[in-house]
Amino acid sequence: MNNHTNLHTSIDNDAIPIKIDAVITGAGFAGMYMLYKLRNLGLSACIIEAGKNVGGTWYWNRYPGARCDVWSMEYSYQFSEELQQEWEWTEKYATQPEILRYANHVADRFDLRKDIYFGNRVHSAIFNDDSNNWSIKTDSGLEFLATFCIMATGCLSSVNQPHFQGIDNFKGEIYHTGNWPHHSVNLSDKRVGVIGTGSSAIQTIPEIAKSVKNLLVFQRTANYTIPAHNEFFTPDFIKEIKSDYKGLRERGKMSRGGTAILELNEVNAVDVTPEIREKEFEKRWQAGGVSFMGAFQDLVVNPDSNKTAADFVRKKIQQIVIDPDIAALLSPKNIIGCKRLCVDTDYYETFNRENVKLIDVSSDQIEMITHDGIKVSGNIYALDVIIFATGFDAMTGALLSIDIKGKNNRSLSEKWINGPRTYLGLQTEGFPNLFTITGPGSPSVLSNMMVSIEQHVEWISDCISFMDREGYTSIEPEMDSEDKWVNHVNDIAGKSLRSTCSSWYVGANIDGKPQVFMPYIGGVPTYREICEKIVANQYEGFILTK
Ligand code: N01
Repeated sequence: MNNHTNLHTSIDNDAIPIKIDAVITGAGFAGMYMLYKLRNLGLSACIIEAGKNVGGTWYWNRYPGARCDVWSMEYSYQFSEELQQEWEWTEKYATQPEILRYANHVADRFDLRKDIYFGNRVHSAIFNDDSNNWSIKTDSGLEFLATFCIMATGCLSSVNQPHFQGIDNFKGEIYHTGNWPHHSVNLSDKRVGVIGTGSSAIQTIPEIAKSVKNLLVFQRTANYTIPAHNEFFTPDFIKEIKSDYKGLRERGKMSRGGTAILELNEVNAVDVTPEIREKEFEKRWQAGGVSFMGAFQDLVVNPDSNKTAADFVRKKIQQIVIDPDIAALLSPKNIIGCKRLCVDTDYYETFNRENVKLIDVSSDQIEMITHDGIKVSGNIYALDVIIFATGFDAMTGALLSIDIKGKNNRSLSEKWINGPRTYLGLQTEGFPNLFTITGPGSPSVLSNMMVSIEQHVEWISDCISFMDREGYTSIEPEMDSEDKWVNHVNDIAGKSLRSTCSSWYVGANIDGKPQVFMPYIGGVPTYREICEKIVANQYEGFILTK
């Protein structure tokens, strides 16, 4: 495989800088599979990972109650039939520890660790115009010279830590769900405050409420959540899935969200009677999880249809929560599915507990953090522990925290000053041989991430293999194709209600971030088809150089 071009470099670990074909940043599911694929092509490649172990988001988000809300038998790799046959998922929605065990199993099974530099954070990636390669440096002083620079940095990995005045004076403990400590955290009999009511908070609140003395939930925006109805798998069920795992995966790839269980009912909510609507919503509520939004095909495009689903959930909240004032506060007012729909176990029920209190910070926002606790409208809520469940600088945060400079020393942050610009979410013009796995402009966070990760990794490795065969040394998008893709991504997002609220999808949760709907909303099968067509047309829209 090494005879064709000058793409290949044999790695010399003692040299400084280390010369290598490809440097991958991040040892989550994207980075691990990328390393596996590049190795199989015969390339020298390594991963640089800030954490001390593999797992990416599942390494950092180890808060109590953390689990995935995509069905475990689909939130896993499908590239190896042996792997999927040998691994045994125990629950419908796997817990964080189980997913992390799986990530470790994959790393060991494919002997990936020997090429991972753990505990090293990439701080810069600079393209050398003269030598057509990337100089990649870490905060610990490692330096690499690589032909390919591949970012597997994750979409939700750079935490959003609001800078409340007085935070340094707080006498108790402070944690962030997205960067939870690796040592055990004892919350029992403590007074705990949780800031935020997104997916992370909605998972952790019911769990920690069981052991803490008091739990105060500081809610700025009420969120919609659907019960998970999680369950353990029976041996017979696992056997049945494994007898046609391939079939399940194929159906997943053919579905908009990359998951076979998310069945879309191709009927409009406004075209059926209230009784039929109610029946369908109830069926979905009882089945549990995000497939609730598949109840009718027009829920995210027609505000009237959307309201029928929102009303249904609001009614459920009123039925579950005993105190009508708390039920009213917990009832979201915005479009359902505009912010990411949450999935829970006993979230609304938790507000019936005596030790749990909801603090509304929608109009009177958190003023400051004091020595003793959190101050809102002049009242100080005394606390021993504050948990920030305040989310992430999504999709661009991790990329822009690295000093990335492309041709002519132009920085990525300068190029993306008005929002991310990519072709297919895979590459950006002016940054040759730089790839972003599940980057902005691809389905990524709107899909089962495992499906989208595998599709991108395979696309990138096929591309590198093609370059190798044909003698190309460099690839980057044409400006025109990038412009057209950015416009297309914006146009179709504009047709969906999902682009209409202040969510992290549009960067609204981060002060000063340009507000652009970042993921590609056209669905997994359409996106895959576009990518395949571009390849069939000899990488149409890309500039390939020898
Ligand atoms: O973060 P979020 P998350 N004062 O951004 C509030 C994935 N995920 O970590 O809405 C007070 O959703 C903020 O309030 P508001 C999933 O894709 C998946 O929970 O901005 N409050 C909001 O309530 C998810 O969508 C899984 O008004 C402040 C909360 O903090 C994504 O990660 C599990 C505030 C942040 O919610 C992010 O979820 C967990 C302030 N200054 C996460 N600043 C599963 O697979 C922010 N907030 C199940």
